Amino acid sequence: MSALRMNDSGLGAQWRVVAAPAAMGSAIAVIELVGENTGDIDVAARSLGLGEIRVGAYRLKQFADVDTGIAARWSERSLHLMPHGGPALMRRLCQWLRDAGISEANQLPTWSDVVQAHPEARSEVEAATLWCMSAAASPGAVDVLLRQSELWKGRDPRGLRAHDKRFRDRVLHRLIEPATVLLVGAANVGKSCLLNALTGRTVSIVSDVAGTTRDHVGILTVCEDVTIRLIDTPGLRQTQDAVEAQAQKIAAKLWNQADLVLWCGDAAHGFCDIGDLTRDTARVLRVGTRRDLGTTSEPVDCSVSSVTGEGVRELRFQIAERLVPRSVRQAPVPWRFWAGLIADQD
Ligand SMILES: Nc1nc2c(ncn2[C@@H]2O[C@H](COP(=O)(O)OP(=O)(O)O)[C@@H](O)[C@H]2O)c(=O)[nH]1
Ligand SMILES: [Mg+2]
Repeated sequence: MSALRMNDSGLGAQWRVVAAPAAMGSAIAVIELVGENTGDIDVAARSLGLGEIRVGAYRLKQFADVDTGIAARWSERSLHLMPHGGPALMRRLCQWLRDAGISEANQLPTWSDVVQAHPEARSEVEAATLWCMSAAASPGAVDVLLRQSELWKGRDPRGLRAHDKRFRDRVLHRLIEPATVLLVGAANVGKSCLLNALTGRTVSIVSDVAGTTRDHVGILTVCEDVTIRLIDTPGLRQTQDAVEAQAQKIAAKLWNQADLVLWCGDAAHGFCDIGDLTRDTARVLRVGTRRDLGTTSEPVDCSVSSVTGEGVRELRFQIAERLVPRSVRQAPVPWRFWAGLIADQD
């Protein structure tokens, strides 16, 4: 199947499970370590506590204090570990490899894999479309993907590989991989209730006591036809509580990574300070909350009540439009939709 790709750093050995017992009908699993350079395997074996295993040797070894199995050194750059392969044990061994600082191989399928998997496709792009369809999180991806064969006609999709990270590609990629949307605002403005109203489920702790939401809570939900990862954050206020302070630190980090921030404020509490983010208007939607209790005098993009449901539909629409605007979806421009799903090189 697909070739192993080295990680971005290009350093050290990488591992992958090449035979999982459930698939092989046997009780032994095979984990393969592949080194890019001479010595990579020796370094990896040492950090796993396996000691020296010379090329051509196979030894009975202890794996992570939980199993014994064969370690076989096939070549300078390849080592196989063969543990007993129950699912719990395999999970533990994967963690053992990660803990030793060895990275997991990025195993994207190649174009040849994808074309082979779809003999019915009339072009490479059509095969890739069928392949990526199942990986797309948003219902809205289907229409855009189905138009790609036509849009790529007469163009070589492989010729464009190097042109990554175009704005349009990044925006459309949100149809494949859900965008992160954060609820930010002072304590008690109704963020957790809004998360529940947007998702239609009770997933967040709601309380009158300020500071109840201590951890961020994430949930996948569909706005119009765009699937998003919605994350609730603790309200911002001065706190003596170490756990809450920690949660607030995590929240601040999340701000920088979010695709969209729902900046919530109501008549009673107003809009809290969000620093530099205020100026990042493309990434911030100002949401007036608890509108049944009175509307805030500050300007808002949308005003909602989680209790009566007013404005929630409009907010869903605005979230979808901000993340993946109709104008971008409908533009007759080919999209590199396979980025991150199919390997660039065969
Ligand atoms: N009347 C009304 N009350 C709300 C609304 N949203 C939240 N609340 C109430 O406001 C309080 C704080 O809500 P919560 O969602 O926990 O706020 P958070 O701290 O920002 O997460 C709770 O008592 C909720 O029941 C709303 O739209 N209308
Ligand atoms: Mg809350």
